Amino acid sequence: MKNTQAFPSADGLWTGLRLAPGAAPDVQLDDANASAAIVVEQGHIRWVGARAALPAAYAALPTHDGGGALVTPGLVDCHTHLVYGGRRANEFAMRLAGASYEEVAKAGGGIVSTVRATREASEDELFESAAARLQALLADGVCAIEIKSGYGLALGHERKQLRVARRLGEAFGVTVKTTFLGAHALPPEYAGRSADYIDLVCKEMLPALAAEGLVDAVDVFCERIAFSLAETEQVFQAAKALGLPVKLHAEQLSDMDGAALAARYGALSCDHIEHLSAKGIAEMKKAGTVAVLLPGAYYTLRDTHLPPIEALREAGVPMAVSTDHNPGTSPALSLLLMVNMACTLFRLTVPEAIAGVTQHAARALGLQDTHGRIAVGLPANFVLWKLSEAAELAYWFGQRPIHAVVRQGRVYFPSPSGNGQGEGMRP
Ligand code: DI6
Ligand code: FE
Repeated sequence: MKNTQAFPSADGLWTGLRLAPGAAPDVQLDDANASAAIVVEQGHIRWVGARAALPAAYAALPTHDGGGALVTPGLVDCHTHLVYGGRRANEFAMRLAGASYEEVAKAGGGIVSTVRATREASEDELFESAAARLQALLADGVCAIEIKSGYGLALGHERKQLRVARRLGEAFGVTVKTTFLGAHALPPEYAGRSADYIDLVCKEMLPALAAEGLVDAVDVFCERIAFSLAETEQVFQAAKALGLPVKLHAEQLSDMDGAALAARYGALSCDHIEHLSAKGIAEMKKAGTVAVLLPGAYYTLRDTHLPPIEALREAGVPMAVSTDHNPGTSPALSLLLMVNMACTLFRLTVPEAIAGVTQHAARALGLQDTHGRIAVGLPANFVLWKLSEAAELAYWFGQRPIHAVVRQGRVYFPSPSGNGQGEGMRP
């Protein structure tokens, strides 16, 4: 266990800050470049605004000098498969030689090969490998993260993954939302018996794991190479019976009409959505479902079918951006790089991409009341960037221009050796 108590408290008065556009929606600054201040008390934001307007009562508090840093809310990575055994660089090579994702899966690679490695790994081994990856994401300013199961595909192994996800949250002082993705792939022992496996997911795995408090939401991989629309609905019904919110891996490789179904179940988000239809967009808009864009998977698969960004924008569907970190299709360990890719590959504007990893990502996890913005009463999660302007968040790639991260009311600085891996951060 890491001891987050060893990191200094963020309580006190933060000065020498410049608020990035949209970072603190309740604050009106006369001059967008005005020096700003944030007051943190007991790990929560007590006040935020222009330094010149700081109430006298806070002026004598111990001060943290931000040195003129640009400030954003803590980033939220709203779609990851962070806990798994092994790696799949071999498939990367196969794909480079011309094999498609579907061909790799049919040749016994793909998700099922990670299932094998995950089942073989102990809980502690899974914790250690995921912890190293988590630290890379945290070094990018991530303050909340979603972690899915889906590489166990049997009760005990799915439990192992979800328990590791919870432990990571405690050990690193980071908000973790767990998602049960038992319907990710058909485990080999159920080959040809998809209906039986979905029964197991709905009647045994999900109720047991939910009763143990391990499930915050339920997801399905609805795709030709995974589960059908009817099977997806069965899982959604099971989730609904337990009062759990749903989300969906929807229309990644083909239009399965999954997004419209998910929206009818009030889904928090529909993710991937390269092949999303006009009907899907309309249903998502009606339900307030977030569109989660995953440029890392698009890039890794050398996909060329763009998600319908302009139509989503026109419809006013909130767009989030995430790493989709997984060993097969998106071995990405930088949410900031995804911001860059969302702009370059998907043509998001910089403000859209930043909202995509803050307020809209928070909403995709049902965390809109506590994360994704800097506001009075919220837990103190914000990032101090060594940047002149917000556009630089999307412009640079391959570096982590962070001065400090305030996460759950504690202060973290990049370590001098700063490669973002290993410890990554020092007190
Ligand atoms: N879609 C994805 O992007 C990942 N899972 C999914 O349903 C890929 C998972 C993998 O290839 O291991
Ligand atoms: Fe995924």
